[in-house]
Amino acid sequence: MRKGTCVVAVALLGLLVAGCGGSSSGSSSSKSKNVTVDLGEQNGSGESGTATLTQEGGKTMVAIDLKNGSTIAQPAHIHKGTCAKLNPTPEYALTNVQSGKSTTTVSVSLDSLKSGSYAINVHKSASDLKTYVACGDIGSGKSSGGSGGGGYKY
Ligand SMILES: [Cu+2]
Repeated sequence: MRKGTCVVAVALLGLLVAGCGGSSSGSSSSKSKNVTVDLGEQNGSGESGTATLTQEGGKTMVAIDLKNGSTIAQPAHIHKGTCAKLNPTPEYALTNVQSGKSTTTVSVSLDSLKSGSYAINVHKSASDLKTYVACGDIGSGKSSGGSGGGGYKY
């Protein structure tokens, strides 16, 4: 009887140790919380800056900060594609940029934005949407945690 109890105790101890060891692999370093995208000037606008994308649960907060932004409201969007080859249909609408500033929370995860092909662009004005004043590729953004992508070229 006594011998049997002892075997069970050892077996339980073994399970406990195994359980502890297994949990340490849970935290992966590829989980980054925010990404900064450089917004480059387009069409001689003189407007350039950054967009900071911060993960908020399953959503993403996009904060645009442009130098020399116009006081006229400037529409901004997340488009599919890259600045070099942009799908003209906006994928996610952002708050109009005014005096270089805009903050919007979009209903898409940061990981989805990073893994897909997306770019953020700012238009000259509501009446001149065709003229882009600034653009940045989300995929090329510098993430705070993950490794940078290799396919960066101009
Ligand atoms: Cu747009």
